[in-house]
Amino acid sequence: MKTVFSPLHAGHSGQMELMAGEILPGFEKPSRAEIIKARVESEKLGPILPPDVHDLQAAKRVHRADYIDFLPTAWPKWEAAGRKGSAIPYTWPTRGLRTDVLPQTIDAQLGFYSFDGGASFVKGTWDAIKSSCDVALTAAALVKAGERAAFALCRPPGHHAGSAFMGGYCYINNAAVAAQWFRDQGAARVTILDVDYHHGNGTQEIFYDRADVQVINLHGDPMTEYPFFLGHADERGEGAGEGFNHNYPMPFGTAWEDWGAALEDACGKLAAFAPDVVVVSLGVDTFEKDPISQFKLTSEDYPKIGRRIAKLGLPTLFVMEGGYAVDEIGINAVGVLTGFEDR
Ligand code: Q9C
Ligand code: ZN
Repeated sequence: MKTVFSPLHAGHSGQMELMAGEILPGFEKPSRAEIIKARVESEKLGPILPPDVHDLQAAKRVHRADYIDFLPTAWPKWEAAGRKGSAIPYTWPTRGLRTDVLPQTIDAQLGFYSFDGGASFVKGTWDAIKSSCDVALTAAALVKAGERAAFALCRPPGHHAGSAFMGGYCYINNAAVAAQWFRDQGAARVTILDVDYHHGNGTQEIFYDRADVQVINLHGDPMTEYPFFLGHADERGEGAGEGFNHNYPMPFGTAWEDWGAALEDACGKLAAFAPDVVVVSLGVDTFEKDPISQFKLTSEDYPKIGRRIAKLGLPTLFVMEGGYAVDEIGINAVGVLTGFEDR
């Protein structure tokens, strides 16, 4: 399997994050992608290719144009305001506040275009965001050209980013952009199968009223887990999209027996939809040692995920999402891919 990777991800580093009342160094850090890349090499998964540079038009097919146009301006505006550190929002337009006018100051704009403080900017953040999207599109093109599967080693991740908001370490929803690109290239139906520990709220929001892109999520129950405000089992899509969104919220402590059963059920729904291509939002923060997550999958379980997905017999694009146990992130992420290849 070919991997697409960009070194530009590394410029997105040193950002801080607010968690449980403390300001901590970001869990979403450059070593994540570097360790996965090293494992791709040591496991001889296949060649590692650089991304082609794509037009932002592809991202604007699933994101609002004003949101995409804001992203490259965030850091320059922050610097122009004489700020140091990382550009991070602290005020959000929730119920009772106005979203029909965009205030001029950078603090307001960061809040306007986000749902939490988990997506901050440093100098290299925009180039990393853009390269991550290019990685997904380049890997998608490999699948379109006939590869059985490809691995988009994206960083930053994407599945929390919605049509006009960032959050949860995510800016451009790489998997959603790739899924829409497949549609625009002639695929009739696409499934996004999101196995990241966290609910892919952005992906769900983007495709919620659509019948052409099926979205399936396996994740920590939002009653107790981030992102809290989306991801319940009764969210089944709306309008034409009714019945094309499937959520599998699971409790803290979920291990392979129950998680694997949910995957089995999800694969039944996926096969019934009969998509032309599958986009896997591949998070490995379901791992028992993940520092911010509460599932109990082991390193032996990841190849089983890949094997089950391979059994669908469909062209498959793997898009890297979360996973914060960096010591094992390569073993686990690449374990899914070698499992897919049944080796
Ligand atoms: N106490 C992804 O995996 N912070 N994003 C949670 C936990 C946000 C995760 C704090 C986690 C976002 C792509
Ligand atoms: Zn996650």
